[in-house]
Amino acid sequence: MGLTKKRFIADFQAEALHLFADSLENLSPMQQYQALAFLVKGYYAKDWAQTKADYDHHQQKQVYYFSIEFLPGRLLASNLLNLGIKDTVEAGLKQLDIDIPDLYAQEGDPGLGNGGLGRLASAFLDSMAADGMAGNGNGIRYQYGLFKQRFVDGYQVELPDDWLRDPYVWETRKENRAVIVRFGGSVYLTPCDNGGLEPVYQDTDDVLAVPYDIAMVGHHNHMVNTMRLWSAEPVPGHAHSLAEKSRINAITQILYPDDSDTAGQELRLRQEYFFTSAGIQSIITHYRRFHQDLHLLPNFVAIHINDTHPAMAVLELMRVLLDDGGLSWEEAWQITVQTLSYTNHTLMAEALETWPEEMFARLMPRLYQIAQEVDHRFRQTYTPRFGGELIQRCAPIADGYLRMAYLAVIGSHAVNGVAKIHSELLKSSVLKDLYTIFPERFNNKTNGITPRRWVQVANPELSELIDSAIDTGWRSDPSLLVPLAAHLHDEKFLKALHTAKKANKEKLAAIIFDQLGIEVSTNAIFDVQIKRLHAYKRQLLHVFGILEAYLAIKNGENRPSRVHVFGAKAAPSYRYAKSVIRLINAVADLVNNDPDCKGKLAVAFLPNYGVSLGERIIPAADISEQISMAGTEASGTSNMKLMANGALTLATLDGANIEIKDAAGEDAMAMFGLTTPEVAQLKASGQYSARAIYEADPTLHRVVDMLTDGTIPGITTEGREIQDELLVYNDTYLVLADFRSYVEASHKLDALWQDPIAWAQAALKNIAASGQFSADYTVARYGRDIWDVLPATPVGHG
Ligand code: 26M
Repeated sequence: MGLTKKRFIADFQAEALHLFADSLENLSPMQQYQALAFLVKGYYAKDWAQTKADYDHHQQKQVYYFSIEFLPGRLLASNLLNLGIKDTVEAGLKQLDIDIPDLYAQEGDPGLGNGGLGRLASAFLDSMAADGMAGNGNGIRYQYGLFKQRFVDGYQVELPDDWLRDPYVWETRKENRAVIVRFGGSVYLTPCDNGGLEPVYQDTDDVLAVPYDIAMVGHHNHMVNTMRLWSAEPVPGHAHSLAEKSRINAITQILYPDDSDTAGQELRLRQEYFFTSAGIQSIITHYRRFHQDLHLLPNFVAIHINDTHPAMAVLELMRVLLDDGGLSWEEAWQITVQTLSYTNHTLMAEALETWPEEMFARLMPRLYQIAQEVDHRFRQTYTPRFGGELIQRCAPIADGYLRMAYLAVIGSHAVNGVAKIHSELLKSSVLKDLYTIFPERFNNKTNGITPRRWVQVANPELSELIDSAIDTGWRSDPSLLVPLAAHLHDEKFLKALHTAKKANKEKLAAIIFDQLGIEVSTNAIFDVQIKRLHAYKRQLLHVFGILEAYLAIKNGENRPSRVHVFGAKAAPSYRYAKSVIRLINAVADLVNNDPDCKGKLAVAFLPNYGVSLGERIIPAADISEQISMAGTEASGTSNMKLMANGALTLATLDGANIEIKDAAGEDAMAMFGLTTPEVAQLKASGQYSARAIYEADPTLHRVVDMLTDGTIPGITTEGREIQDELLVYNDTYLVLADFRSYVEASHKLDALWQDPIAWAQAALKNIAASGQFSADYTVARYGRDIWDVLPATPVGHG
């Protein structure tokens, strides 16, 4: 976009006048932000309309990414970057004497997701636009996003996230594209003209699904895709009681805050059907504007199911093809399977979604009929070859429940895990039986991140340093970071890398002081763990590492100084996770107030971790804690973001950590702990005794005792609960088993820190190898292997 600074300033002033009938300098920062955002929306409006027109004109195959969560982050800076006008605009803002960070900070951060799964969905939309693929998001416009987290006396307190209180500039309500979603009622089949049967719906509860579209601006390619989020409203003209209206509004009111447990709530099931049905209906309506023949649907449409939450897309697409399209079962099934694909994001058994038949049948009676037919035909078709036992284990309906992961695999032509090891484990554990039946459907797609947001936007210091060393081509093609490794022995560059990191640590230190009143030294190692709080992610192991260091310091030992930075939300009903939050805050109080620890050890638990806070923490990290029990973390993505910003990974051989190790080299990180087969073997042997390990390791003994002996103030009940999980319930996630090896790996990093050049070299190896984890390459592989669409914009070498 050829924008001059002068032109931008004139445009900005005109927009301010237009919106607020006032001149820029009289506006509040929020008003200035809104004027700028509206202006930027105007800058890409033509490209947005043209992209849609081009897609229609060329009948380019469309990808629809169905996800119950999206975490786009703030969009102003990333839109400016993608439009290629960020530098010009910032120069203009500077000339206008506007505080740029403060202006960016006015924007709300839509928290329409819980964590990794939602953020991945948004990264994929960003990358599809960058790759010039016709990618569309389909999701829910929650009125309230994930709760805002505060700490009161060290306890997590949840506050509502009323993110739509200030008007959200980037969305456009599309009333003309609304569709009706039908719940409940009853269905019966009646003979129709063509001799077949046709369903008649009676007494349904109808809900209007109104789409709000948000532009996904492509990077330097004039392409603008759409994320479509649906909002539930009463159907105009229907007579609704007040109670009915509020039941309808409830559908899109709140995001469920659990990220690893099935809530099993009826409202959650309504949410799933609501956005899935609205999405399928609008896809078919659009398709039918150009095509009569539904058989060709898979040539023009790919629908991706992000985890099982939209898995009933299998049934809803069948419904539309059968009931509205008049196709036979066999025709409809073939089209459905060819159109759909599915990603699994977790191996945790408790997270595999199931729904009681009774509830499902009551809310979606027609879908339930179709599900029964799918189940029936699946059993009929495959029992002769695979036997009744295997089929019973993996059929879509059994024991009174619909099993959504099995339904998704059976109704899709492709199913993938999100890191190499995870995809392998799917085949050998939770989806083993379906792998036996459909081996050709299974594939791996290792996750990715968007370095545009996590490096270019979040870390301009590092970005400019990279520009000074290698060609700027890495900004569109991160695989071109590899030549950075030529500077491994360039001391000047290594020192500059240290200086850039230091600048980011200064900024984070200011946030830590502002939020928590803690003064931290930026000479210390910034040791970061940022992710949802969950037992399997083992924040507790990190805490034990801190306590080990605390005891060493109290013992007069000299260690490189560390600041431990945590960011983590706990599901409000997850008792153990909340206890660990209380523990981290209590350990922070202990350590931060102990004069012996001053300048040596500090703990900063920043509240309300999310995309925006991540953009502040990640550039400042020296160590990336990726310490889940092997075999539990499907992939992880903070590991990739931190690596790209030059943090050294302290990790188990789990998820994508393994691929990070292969890319950066084992000497550029610190691996520890039991491997997945070792974990499996230890658990299967029945020989694991947490208590035996506790008795055998004096330091560990002391650390575990600290939970209950009063050393850590204020955690009587929480400390007891956590200790019981370890010693009474025998330590489900093998924290004690991995403790010694974790501490040793951590000491290895301490030793490396003593040699700043060696540390910088390891950081550089990470940065240079991080390009392969760009989501631009990940979605290109989805396009090639699963969706059958090719990037229109070259995506380089990843
Ligand atoms: C379930 C029931 C009720 C309410 C919410 C849920 C639910 C929500 C999100 C369950 C799981 C959810 O997400 C799981 C998730 O985020 N998985 C992570 O996905 C990332 C992207 O693939 C991986 O990197 C992480 O390893 C994986 O834990």
